[in-house]
Amino acid sequence: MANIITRPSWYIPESRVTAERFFLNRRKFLRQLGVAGAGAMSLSAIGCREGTAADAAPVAAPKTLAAVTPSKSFPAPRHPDFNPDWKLSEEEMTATYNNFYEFTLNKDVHRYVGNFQTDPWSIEITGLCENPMKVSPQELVSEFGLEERVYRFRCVEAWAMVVPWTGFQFSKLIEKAKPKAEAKFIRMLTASKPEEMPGVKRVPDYPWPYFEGLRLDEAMNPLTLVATGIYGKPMAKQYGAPIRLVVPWKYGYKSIKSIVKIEFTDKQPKTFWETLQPQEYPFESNVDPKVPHPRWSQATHRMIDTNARERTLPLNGYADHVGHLYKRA
Ligand SMILES: Nc1nc2c(c(=O)[nH]1)N[C@H]1C(S)=C(S)[C@@H](COP(=O)(O)O)O[C@H]1N2
Ligand SMILES: [Mo]
Repeated sequence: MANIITRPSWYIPESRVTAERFFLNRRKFLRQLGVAGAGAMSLSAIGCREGTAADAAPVAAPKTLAAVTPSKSFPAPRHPDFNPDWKLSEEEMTATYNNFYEFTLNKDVHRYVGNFQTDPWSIEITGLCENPMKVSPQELVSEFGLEERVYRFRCVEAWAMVVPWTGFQFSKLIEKAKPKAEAKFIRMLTASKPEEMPGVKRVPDYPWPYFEGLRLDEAMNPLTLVATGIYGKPMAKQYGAPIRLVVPWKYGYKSIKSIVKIEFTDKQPKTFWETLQPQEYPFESNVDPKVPHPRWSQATHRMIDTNARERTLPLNGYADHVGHLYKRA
């Protein structure tokens, strides 16, 4: 518990916070805001109430996604099915408000990525598949090409953004790897480079390297994107360069950054956050406004650039695309 103060405030349940000074300071902070309980903090801290929130826009699924001719370079053509007239979040904001704990537990990740080497880079594809391989992001891009998609992105901490990712459908890579019939899940791993990632050394009791997982059918869904760029250019390191996942209907932590390994398995893999707090960050982690986080409501979110408050939609507005994955027989 030595480094508890270095953890984000949302990580440790209040009942388990034993660092007295931290606990008292947070209480005092909440009192100053006139907040009765910690559960209300995420809403009250920005001075907004759920009742005033506008609706986020749902995204209707076409029967099949339109074909788009990908490019090998930036900027890539925008996918017509993901070209909504939403206002994009300001790049200045999304590039300076990130979660990437390998560097820092705070949002100013961009200050700490200077020594992070993202080229050359190798990704190992392994486990229950016919075609295991080691490839570079450049090889994947030259094979699959790039397209741009405007997606909403919703963090479990109740902030959100709308950004144009550049990448390719994860399904293309999965098909190339040829999963065996027994493969039911995919486990993914982030690079572990303690010399280049100051957060790894600073919080040694986290189970590094960061790992995540999806069901194979979730990974194969056309919405699941492997991204190498954002805002029409290669992504800056704080977004998870050189290659990351984007799963827009799940809370942000499922969208693992700086991937070095993709493994096909027959068992549901554990994830980084599930290992730390299973009640708060379960494997599935679909965006759901009706299921509050144990310590705050998930009914609304705050857009990081405008501070506008919106009502969160089931599956983050992508129910038409992925709702069928969660229908009970
Ligand atoms: N390796 C790794 N991937 C990660 C994280 C992380 O700390 N390490 N944070 C996750 C969380 S909590 C969120 S909200 C998103 C943030 O993505 P962004 O910084 O591009 O907005 O990345 C996710 N992927
Ligand atoms: Mo997050």
